[in-house]
Amino acid sequence: MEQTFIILKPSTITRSLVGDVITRFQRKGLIISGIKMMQLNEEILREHYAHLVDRPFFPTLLKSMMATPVIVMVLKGKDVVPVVRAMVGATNCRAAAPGTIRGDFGMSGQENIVHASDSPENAAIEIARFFKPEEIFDYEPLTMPAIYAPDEL
Ligand code: IDP
Ligand code: MG
Repeated sequence: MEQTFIILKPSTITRSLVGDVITRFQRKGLIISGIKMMQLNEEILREHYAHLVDRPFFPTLLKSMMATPVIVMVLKGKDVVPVVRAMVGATNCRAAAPGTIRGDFGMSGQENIVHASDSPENAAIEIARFFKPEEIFDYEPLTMPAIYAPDEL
């Protein structure tokens, strides 16, 4: 089953929204395969946001992502990458649809609550960047037969 990579950004920690965001993923039926708190630094952020380093807002984004520790997660589920991107919503919280995490919890383009991988290929790269193999747990919760039909597992 597929995996995706999530960051609960410093805005989420600062605004005490950690529980609300994690609850949404759990209620959806996604499995938490890994979770930890860490302090991001410039080196890892320059890798993670390599596609944005030349943008004018990058220095502000760096500062924002290092403002507090973050919580990083690996979530597991069928088609989990597009499922989670749909749950997260558009990059700018003001444009994100109501019902999405960004649409319900934020008002900013930068302070937009979560990062979520945008493809299975990038999910694999990001998981390897932020987690050691032994920090990811491949277990099957007893709820699985209630979340998926047999032919979906
Ligand atoms: P995504 O998080 O929806 O995948 P990306 O384009 O990959 O969006 O951008 C990564 C992060 O950079 C965004 O989540 C947001 O925090 C920040 N960001 C993107 N575009 C802007 C902008 O125009 N101004 C300020 N911050 C931005
Ligand atoms: Mg992105």
